[in-house]
Amino acid sequence: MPIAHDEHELRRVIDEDREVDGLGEQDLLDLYRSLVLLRTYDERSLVYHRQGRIGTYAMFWGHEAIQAGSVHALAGRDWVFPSYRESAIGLLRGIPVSTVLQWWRGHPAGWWNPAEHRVASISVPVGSHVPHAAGLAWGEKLKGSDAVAIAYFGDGATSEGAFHEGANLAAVMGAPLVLLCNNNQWAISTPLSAQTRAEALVAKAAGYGMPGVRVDGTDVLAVFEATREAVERGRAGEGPTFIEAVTYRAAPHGTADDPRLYVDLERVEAEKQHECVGRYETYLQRLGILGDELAESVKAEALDTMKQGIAEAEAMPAPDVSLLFEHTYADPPASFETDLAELRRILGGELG
Ligand SMILES: Cc1ncc(C[n+]2csc(CCOP(=O)(O)OP(=O)(O)O)c2C)c(N)n1
Ligand SMILES: [Mg+2]
Repeated sequence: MPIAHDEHELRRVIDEDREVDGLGEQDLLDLYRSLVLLRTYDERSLVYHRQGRIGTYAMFWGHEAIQAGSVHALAGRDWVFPSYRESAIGLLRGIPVSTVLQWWRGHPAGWWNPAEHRVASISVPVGSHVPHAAGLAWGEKLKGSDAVAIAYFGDGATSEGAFHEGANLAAVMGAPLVLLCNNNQWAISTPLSAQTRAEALVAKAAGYGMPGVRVDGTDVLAVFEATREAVERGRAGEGPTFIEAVTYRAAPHGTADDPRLYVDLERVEAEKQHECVGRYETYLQRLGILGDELAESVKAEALDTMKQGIAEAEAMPAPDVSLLFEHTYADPPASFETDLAELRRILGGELG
């Protein structure tokens, strides 16, 4: 098994060929639909980037199980705090494809009201959303609600001050927070071995006095099960849980990265063989729940959703350039109107 690179045990479901309590056939298929939607979103986004239709894009190919497995363990009242690696996780909460694509196009329609779907803004600064999620989870507790929050971040984020502050605050205050670390073993070109001397990232949980669990991040059911337990702890007033989901980044960091300069290409190929959507598909086929016809129709539906999403995004008019300056000046300088007119003239020329 290529991902078990050290002695710490990984929780698994698929490889153990067991079933998860409480998941019926419909739940298992819903999980599959979510995985396929995320995979399709990711693969199409790379194409849209190459075609110049979206800007720089951070792929999450191979990380879909972490996202779908955990979201399916939440209730609608729970809060999701994504990093750029989970940019499309809101799709699983009903955020339209076009909205997320607009975020990557730098269009203002790509920003949503977090309260609407209980999905916070996508955090581009590494780890800065962890204290936000801790504070929000603590707030839910103070209000007497049983909602929890989940924050997604990478192995590199565990070296950021914000991660430590957020984790400690959540533990001290007993905030119902799930800290979900996607350990894909790279922070751009920095390998995990240069990131920490800890034997495993899950070891950090003990330092905050919270339980930690280490799961196979390519096993959607193992992620689901671990998140469900963490959510139950949070709702029961038992505070935060740290989950280390172990994967391997088998794609570039983003569209601006060329990992051939620093990765072992053979390892990448081996990891691709182990990817999470195919593993789950085989599991469902073994259970007799998923046939070829159904799999094809789920994929076709996801592709249609993407085609519609990009068409909707591209049909939206570009924002007026004055938006750049809104809320910038209390008293605009005397030259503002003529400068803006000049900018419009230049951009008009460029666009036209
Ligand atoms: C505070 C901060 N420092 C540096 C960066 C530049 N940066 C963007 S992604 C990244 C690597 C993060 O790695 P990791 O936390 O493992 O997440 P992954 O990209 O692997 O999902 C860095 C250093 C940033 N966005 N924010
Ligand atoms: Mg990483």
